[in-house]
Amino acid sequence: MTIIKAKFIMLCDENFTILKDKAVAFEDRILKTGEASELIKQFPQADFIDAKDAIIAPAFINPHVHLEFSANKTSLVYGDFLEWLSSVIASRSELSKEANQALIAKTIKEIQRSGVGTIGAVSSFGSDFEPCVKSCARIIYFNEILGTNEQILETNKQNFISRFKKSKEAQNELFIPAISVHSPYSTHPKLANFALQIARDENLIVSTHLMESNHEKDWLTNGSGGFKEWLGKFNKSATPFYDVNSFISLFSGIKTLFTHCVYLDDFSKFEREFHSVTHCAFSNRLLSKKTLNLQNLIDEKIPFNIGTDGLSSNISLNFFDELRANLLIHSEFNPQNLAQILILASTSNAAKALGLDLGEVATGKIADIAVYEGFGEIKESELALMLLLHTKNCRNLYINGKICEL
Ligand code: MCF
Ligand code: FE
Repeated sequence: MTIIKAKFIMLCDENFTILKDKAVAFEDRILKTGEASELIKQFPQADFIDAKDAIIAPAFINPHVHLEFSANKTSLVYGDFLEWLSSVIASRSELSKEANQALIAKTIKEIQRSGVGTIGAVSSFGSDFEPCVKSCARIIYFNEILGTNEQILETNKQNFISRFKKSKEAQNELFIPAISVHSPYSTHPKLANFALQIARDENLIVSTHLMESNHEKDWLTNGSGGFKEWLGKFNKSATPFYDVNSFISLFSGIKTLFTHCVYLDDFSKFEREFHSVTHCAFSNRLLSKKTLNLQNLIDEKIPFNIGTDGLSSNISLNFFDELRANLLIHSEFNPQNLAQILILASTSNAAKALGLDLGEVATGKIADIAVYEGFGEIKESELALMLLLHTKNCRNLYINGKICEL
């Protein structure tokens, strides 16, 4: 059991409450917040840490990373989604070879150092399995399914099933198997429905990419544009498997994170209790020619969270770098307000999207907690923004109440 006292504790409740000069007591779950002296009296067996000027917050959740692409720096082409995709096809086997277990383990640590407790790892090949299982991070392991070729659907299914089974066998509190249906342009309905039936039967979280590029929009709305030519290389008579709404409907009643959605204008098919948008600002700048309209999501009450995507479309998996990119591009927001919105999106709101009982400093929640270097005296209303502007890494990270070696 641990008690930590700090200058500020960001609860990450709906009102963005900040406690000043208080403490939090926790074991695997949070026991209580309050005056340090009272908590010490109530829990005399606890280790007491006076973290002085520090800031305590729920650990961040980065729900969308492609760890297997962690070796990329300059191999992929940016600026147009289909040029990027062609470069991925050309380089993916080399890149995945270079992203060996040691590199992926190191990458996970780097992510954690930026205050991230839970990582949504989208796994294309399964080569990130060992480092994910071995890490002290909480991992949602999204086994990816994709494929458009009718002739090899069975092979794709078997490949997915063997990766999925392996992940089920390794399931524990910190390693949670899940499913990724790659995208509407890349995943045959027979594969999507097959995987989504498993998600329904086993109550799994699902992730998918949706409406990321102008090409995807043209393809899903008119069966035209860049994808017609691109997919025509493999199948001359290719037509879209879905329109946007029929694709979204596949995920009815399933907790699903729809990544990107930059070209989606109509969210009427979204089920607010199950569906959320994962926003990857840096990735969108490199691949999508457009960024997400966050204000529209807020107005429409569509839940959203913040992901980095992989190093396949980012320069850094440090979560603060991604949050700062968000601060810069969503310039229509007041910065203090936006900082709070982004922190809530990355803690309590992301936890809800993933069905995890954490993301808030509140009695009974799982104790995934980050401790950051503080600034001394500072107004509570400035704290969120200053944290995002000035922080690169956390001082300490607790997962399930245990400190992580970073
Ligand atoms: O999110 C970005 C861009 N959109 C789609 N896919 C990926 C991203 N980063 C990596 N990917 C992977 C994806 O998981 O690239 C492959 C898939 O395995 C593209 S489809 C052959
Ligand atoms: Fe992605």
